[in-house]
Amino acid sequence: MPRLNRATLGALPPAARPRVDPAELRTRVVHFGIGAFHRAHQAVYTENAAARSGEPWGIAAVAPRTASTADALRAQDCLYTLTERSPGGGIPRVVGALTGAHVLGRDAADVDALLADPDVTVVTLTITEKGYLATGPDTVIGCLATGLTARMRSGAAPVSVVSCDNMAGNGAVLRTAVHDAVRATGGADTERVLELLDRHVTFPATVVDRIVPATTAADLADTATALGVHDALPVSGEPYRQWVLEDRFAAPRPPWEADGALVVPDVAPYQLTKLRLLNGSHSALAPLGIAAGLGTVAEAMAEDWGERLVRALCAEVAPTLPDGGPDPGRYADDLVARFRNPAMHHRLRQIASDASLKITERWLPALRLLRERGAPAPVLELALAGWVHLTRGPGIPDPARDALTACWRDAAGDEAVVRALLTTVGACDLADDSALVTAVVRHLPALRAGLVDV
Ligand code: CS2
Repeated sequence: MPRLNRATLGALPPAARPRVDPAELRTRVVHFGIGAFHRAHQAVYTENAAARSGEPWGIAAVAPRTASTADALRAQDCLYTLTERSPGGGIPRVVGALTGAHVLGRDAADVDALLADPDVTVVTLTITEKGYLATGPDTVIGCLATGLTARMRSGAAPVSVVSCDNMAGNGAVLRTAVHDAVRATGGADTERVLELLDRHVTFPATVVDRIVPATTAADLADTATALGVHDALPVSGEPYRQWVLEDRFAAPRPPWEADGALVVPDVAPYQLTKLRLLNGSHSALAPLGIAAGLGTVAEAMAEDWGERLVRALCAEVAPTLPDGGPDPGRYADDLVARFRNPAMHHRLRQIASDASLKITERWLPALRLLRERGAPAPVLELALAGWVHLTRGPGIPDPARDALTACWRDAAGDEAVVRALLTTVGACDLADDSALVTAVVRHLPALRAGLVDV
């Protein structure tokens, strides 16, 4: 079977071809993180914006660690297939927004040149929560600090650096990480570089949303059957997608609003709603569903407790949300429909990964607010119990994996383990909340029996 590349595009059905001619794009965006989410979200918005505006916005993607994805993309002229999957079936289309694929470290000279290029006016990132904690020279934050420093020293061409990760205040988090990394270099002109960064580089906050399961062998086979070409990197996503961006850009950007993106003065209401309701529900469904022996979000939603859990969590957390965001009740209705999509084989273990970082963003701020107000939080208590139960077993990737395992090895009894686990994720205040710890412990016996009682 022929490989997907520019030469085989002509043989595809017109509706499956890119919305733009990849040969006419110019590299004006650099993106760090070539995962499935970026390829099903920002790259699609950017291609559609380029098609609608006639502006040749192209993305050079940089893989933070492994070369496999970048090299596989290069082997097919940076083309790949996105299949939108709804209960009625899948619609494949080839996305042509990527103009290059590189690897941090191995392609350092190329990446440095891209960050210095005044034609590049936007940098976007999907490096997950843990990517902001790693700041050495061979990390994304380190590379950004070095590249932006060089850019400021050689003319200070303005650029917007846009976090597209699931964190509250992601723009400010990224700005702090980059500025701290620049300061840590300790160059003689550091203060001047920081001053230039403040004047010529902005870090807008954003909210990104689309359910994009990890690519499966079925995706590879379905794409080959549908298009008659071999695509080594197909991605699939739900039909729904949303991008909300803070209107704080230092330089030209793709007209993403032409493709339905929202550009607003304050993304916080949207950001906290998505983090606490969608991602909070996901992170609750994952450990509870795994305890019940389930594999996907749709399977958990098919249980009698699935929808109850999502709606109850949304109702419990809604009072912690700021004004100005979507209506929590309607948001919950939409979540139930999205999570029930049987065409989305969204694995619970994928969502359960990195939970020590995710719950810190998705549950704990709301839980603290509710406890400060003396408001009940039974769903978050159950969710925490699900997380506690899951940390006992192996096999879920987490940067705190070893420390979490040590809690079970070293603490005596469930109460002590719960307190140790909460302390491990930095929630010492909650570890000292005896009523909370007792409530969490109370759920553990049922979970050990594979029973979820919402
Ligand atoms: C999920 C997110 O894996 C996870 O943690 O909750 O990737 C979720 O699918 C996206 O944020 C949806 O926009």
